[in-house]
Amino acid sequence: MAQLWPDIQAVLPVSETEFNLNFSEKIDLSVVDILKQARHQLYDRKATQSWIDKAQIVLDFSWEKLNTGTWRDVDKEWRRVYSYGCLFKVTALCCGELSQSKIHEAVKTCDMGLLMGASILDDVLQKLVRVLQNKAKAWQSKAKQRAEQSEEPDKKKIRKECDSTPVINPSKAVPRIHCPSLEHFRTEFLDTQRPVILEGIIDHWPAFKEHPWSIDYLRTVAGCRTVPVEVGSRYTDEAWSQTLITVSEFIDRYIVGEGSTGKGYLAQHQLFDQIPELKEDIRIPDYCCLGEGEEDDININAWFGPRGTVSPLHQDPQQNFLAQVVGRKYIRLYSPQETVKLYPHQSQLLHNTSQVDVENPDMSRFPDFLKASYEECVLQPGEVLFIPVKHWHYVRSLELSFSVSFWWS
Ligand SMILES: O=C(O)CCC(=O)C(=O)O
Repeated sequence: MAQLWPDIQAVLPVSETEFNLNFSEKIDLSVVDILKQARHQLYDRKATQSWIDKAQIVLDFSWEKLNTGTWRDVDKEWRRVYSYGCLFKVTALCCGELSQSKIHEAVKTCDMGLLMGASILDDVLQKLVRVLQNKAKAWQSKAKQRAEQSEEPDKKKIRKECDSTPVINPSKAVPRIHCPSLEHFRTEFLDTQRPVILEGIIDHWPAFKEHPWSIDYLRTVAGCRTVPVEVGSRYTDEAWSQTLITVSEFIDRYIVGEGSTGKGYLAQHQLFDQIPELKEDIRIPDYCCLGEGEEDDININAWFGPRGTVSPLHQDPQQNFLAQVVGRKYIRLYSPQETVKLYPHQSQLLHNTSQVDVENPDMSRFPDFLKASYEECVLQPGEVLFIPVKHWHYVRSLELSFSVSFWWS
């Protein structure tokens, strides 16, 4: 494999003296000292193993700090230390003889830094991961060519079945409108807090045109990237958990093939920051300008999962545009006025989530649930559902699905 070092070097400070390592007094001097030794080794490039070991000591030490107490109380300085640990490990891995497993470990280390650390040296981890991904892609396409030449049949087939599609009662159907003006949307839906499906407003996204989103496309742009995924039928289940795996592993385990369980959800708010190529395929809907917040305050979330994935009935504190890119979703909406009939959980953590299983309610425990009025729809690719702030929503994927939601205020 060709040397990677010139590309790595290009995104680093040019010399050891220009590589600043400044921390507040919250960081133990012994840790700063190890970081400085690793920095020296980075520019010396001789003792690779000791350089990796130093990076690992920093990573293990700062990992403890990141996992003590609640996330919000973790000091940003420790997140910076963690990112430097990742940077030194990645550079040490990529110096000298390369192998596919080293590249994969380096990409994973960058991702851990992007997920758990804080931005350092002008987003150097983001730049490094791009360099590494290009290398990994070149490798993958060679492997693909080899597989095609040996005419290996692709055993993995996407399961095409569709979950039972509910028949929408016309009297409860969410209204639809084609490309309304900003003023019309504001007066008819935003001011009155009425849900509506907006048609024709995202057709121009590259996610439909230049780079149609598909399993293959996701594998190409993000296959080797490590991301957090939810495992389990729904987040209210006891057996539900979160784990970190690569996008390709997620696809193999939960989306395609015979052995896939269909009980995983790549539902997260960091995906588009972590993988900017995907963010370039979408656009913030113009209607968000009707909010009072800045564009930077809009939270963009990814929802990628197999058919049958369920988001239990819950409410969120912001206005939401839920944009459907791949597959269809059944969605049920209840206004905040119906809250008492929806039996929210008592606990602080789940007080925004209903205890009721919407499509299979236990009427002995939740007798008023059927009295709550609601609206419903099947959201199709290319459509955007406006979910007003605090509106309760229940979502079930009818087939493999990729949606993007924009939370705005
Ligand atoms: O699509 C889903 O599964 C859930 C979407 C959602 O809850 C949201 O956008 O707030």
